[in-house]
Amino acid sequence: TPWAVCVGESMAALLPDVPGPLEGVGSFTVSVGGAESNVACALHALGVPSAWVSRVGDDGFGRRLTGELASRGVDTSGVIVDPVLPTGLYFKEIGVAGRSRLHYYRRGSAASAMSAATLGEPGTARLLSGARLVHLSGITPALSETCSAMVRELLAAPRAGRLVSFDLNWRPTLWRDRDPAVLREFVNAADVVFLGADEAEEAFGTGEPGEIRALFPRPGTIVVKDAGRGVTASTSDGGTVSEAALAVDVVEPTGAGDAFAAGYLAGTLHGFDQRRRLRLGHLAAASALVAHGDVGELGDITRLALLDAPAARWSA
Ligand code: KDG
Repeated sequence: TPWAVCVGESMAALLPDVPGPLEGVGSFTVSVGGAESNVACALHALGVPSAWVSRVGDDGFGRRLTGELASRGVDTSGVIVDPVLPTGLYFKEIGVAGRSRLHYYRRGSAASAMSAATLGEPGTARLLSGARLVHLSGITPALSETCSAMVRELLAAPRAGRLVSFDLNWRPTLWRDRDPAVLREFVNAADVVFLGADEAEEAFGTGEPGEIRALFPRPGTIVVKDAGRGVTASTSDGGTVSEAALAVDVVEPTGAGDAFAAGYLAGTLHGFDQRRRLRLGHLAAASALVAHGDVGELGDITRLALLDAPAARWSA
């Protein structure tokens, strides 16, 4: 049985063959995108058996998503095919300096119909009952009221030794007609929280690790990622550990946060200490930063050996 269950929407990702405004793009390459399924793929590559739970449409994109994730080793037995609603899509627009914008076509998608009832579907209930880790993100509650209720239920369920991780994944365009205040409740209800300093600043008014910890006392660990200063993990006992990021030549940044979360969580499940969890997070993020798609190639588990490199190698 999978150790980790990642719940959330994935979409057909249409990646432009050239950078620049979409009006100038002639063709797109179809790929797979979705924060939580990105985490599931990277976890699997890092030696953590993982499942992805979602809904897809009864369409070519839904089959493509499910097939591609399965071929990457992710358990898709909890994926429900919606007979009516379609699989969501997004188009990526590549701007200057590798900055990308995602244009979503996901309103009313099959995944937006996830609800607390999804958790009781036989395949999903079986996966959840055996999970050591459930991974969620702040994208899901933005999708619909029923998706938000599902996230609330997962965070409220008795843990029985299981961890629930929550990546803020602040997506302001998805919150245009819903109130993001619910994110505060969800962040404070999780065991492990990931947030970018910049997104925390926008969503909660501060990106400073100490101030974020004061806002959210409950989580066992809060990991604040600050592109300029590296990453800081603060634990509920008051401890903090910081680790500078690896210096890489960024090709395309989408998915790096998901890969970081997967690395950190894989380190947690493998019993690493805080510093090695953060290093594995950085290592996984680097593999996504140098890839065009949203998921990096982490297939070579021997890269884990890099974790034993001298500390100097890790300082920026
Ligand atoms: O974190 C990467 C994701 O943003 C991307 O894969 C698409 O899930 C996605 C989203 O909702 O933005």
